[in-house]
Amino acid sequence: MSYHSLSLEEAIRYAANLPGIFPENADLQVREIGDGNLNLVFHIKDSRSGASVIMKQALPYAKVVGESWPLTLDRARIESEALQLQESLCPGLVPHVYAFDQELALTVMEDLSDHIIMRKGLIEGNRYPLFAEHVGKFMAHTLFYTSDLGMNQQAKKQQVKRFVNPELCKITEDLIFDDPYTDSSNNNYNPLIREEVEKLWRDEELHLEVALLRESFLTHAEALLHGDLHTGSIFITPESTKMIDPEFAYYGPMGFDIGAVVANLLLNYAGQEGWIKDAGQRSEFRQYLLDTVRDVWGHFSRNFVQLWERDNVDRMARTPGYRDLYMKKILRDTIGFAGCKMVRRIVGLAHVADIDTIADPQVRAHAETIALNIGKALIKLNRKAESIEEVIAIAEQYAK
Ligand code: SR1
Ligand code: MG
Repeated sequence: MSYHSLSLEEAIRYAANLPGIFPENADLQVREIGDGNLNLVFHIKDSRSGASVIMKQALPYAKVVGESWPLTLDRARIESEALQLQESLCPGLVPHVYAFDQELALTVMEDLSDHIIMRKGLIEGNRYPLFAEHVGKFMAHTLFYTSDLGMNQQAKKQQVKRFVNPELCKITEDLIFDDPYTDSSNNNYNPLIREEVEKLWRDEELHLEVALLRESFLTHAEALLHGDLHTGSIFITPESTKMIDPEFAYYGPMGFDIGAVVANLLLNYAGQEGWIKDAGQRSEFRQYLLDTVRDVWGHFSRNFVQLWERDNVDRMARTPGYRDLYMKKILRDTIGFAGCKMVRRIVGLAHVADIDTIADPQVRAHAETIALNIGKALIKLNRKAESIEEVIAIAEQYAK
C-alpha cells in the first residue's frame, strides 16, 4: 500500500490482517488517540478477546503546526529500530514492536493502555516509587551499550549511520538551542512574562553557555539517544515504566537524555504552583520530585559505572582517572541540557501541560517564572557543577 494517512476504517482493516495478533472472528474497535505533536496513534481492540495493539503512523508534516511544516517519514523507521534495539538492551522498559511497515511509516506495537502518560500522572499528584530506578537503568544501558565504551568502535560507526536523523535534530537545534534566545516568530510565551523573556534575549553570559551546549548536541556522537525523553514520552504505573516515542533518536551527547528527564520533573515542580493549593502539601510533593531528580542521577550513574567496570570494551577507558572525568562531564551536560529544556518549554513553540493548563494567567506566570529562573541557573551552572545536589539547591531557591 503506498503512503497515505490511514482512516479509522483502513486502520481496522490493516490490523485485522496482521498475522498472529487477533483471532479470525475478532470484532475490532478503533480510536485515534494521538495527543502528541507529530503522529497519528490508533488504539485497536478486539471487544471479544480483549486483545489490542497500538498502530502509530508518522504524518509527513508536524501535526502541531500543520502541513506547512513538512517532516520526513523516515523518523518512523528510526523509531521502530530504536525501540527494537532498546528492547534488546533493556527488556521490559519499552513497548514491544510487532511489525513495521516502511511504506506506510507505520509501527505496530504493544498496547500500554493500562499505563498512563507520566506527565498526566504527575499533574494528578501521583507518585511513582520505581520510576527513578527504571529510567536510570534504561538510560545507563541504552547509552553505555551504544557508545564506544560498550560496543566495538567500528560497529558503532556503522550504527551511527542507521540513526542519522537530520530533520528531527533540526527541530531540536531550532526549538531548544536557538529560538528561545531571540525574538523568533516560532516562540510562544505568556505576555505576562514578556519582561523576563526580554531579559533572556539580552543575557550574553547565558547565550555563550547555550552555544556550547548546542555545539555538543551538534557534534558529540557519544551514544544512541532516545532524543526526546520528556515525561510525555513515558508510560507509567506504580510498578512499571515504559519509554516510548524515540523518533528523535540519533547519536548525541548522553546528558541530553538525562537532562530531559530532570527538566521535566522540574517543570512539574514549577507547575505545582497551580495544582496544589495547600502550601504544606505542595512543598511535600515538590520534595518528592526533588528526591526523584536525585535518585534518577543516582541510579543512572551507579548503573553506568557498574557497566563500565564489567563490560567496557576499550582498554584506554581503563586509564586511571578517566572514568571519573567522564562521569563528571555527563553530570555537567545533564545539568546544562536540563536548563535548556526548561527554558524552551516556557518561551519556545511547544509547551508542557504541567504549566500550560494552569487556568489563572497570573498563577501560570508565576510558575513560568520559577521554571525560567531554574532553567537559566542550571545553564549557567553547567560547566562548574560538581554534584546533583546543586540542582536541588537551585530548585529550592527559586520556588521559595
Ligand atoms: C514540532 S515538534 C515540537 C516538539 O515536540 C516533540 O515532543 C519534541 O520535543 C519537539 O521539540
Ligand atoms: Mg513524541
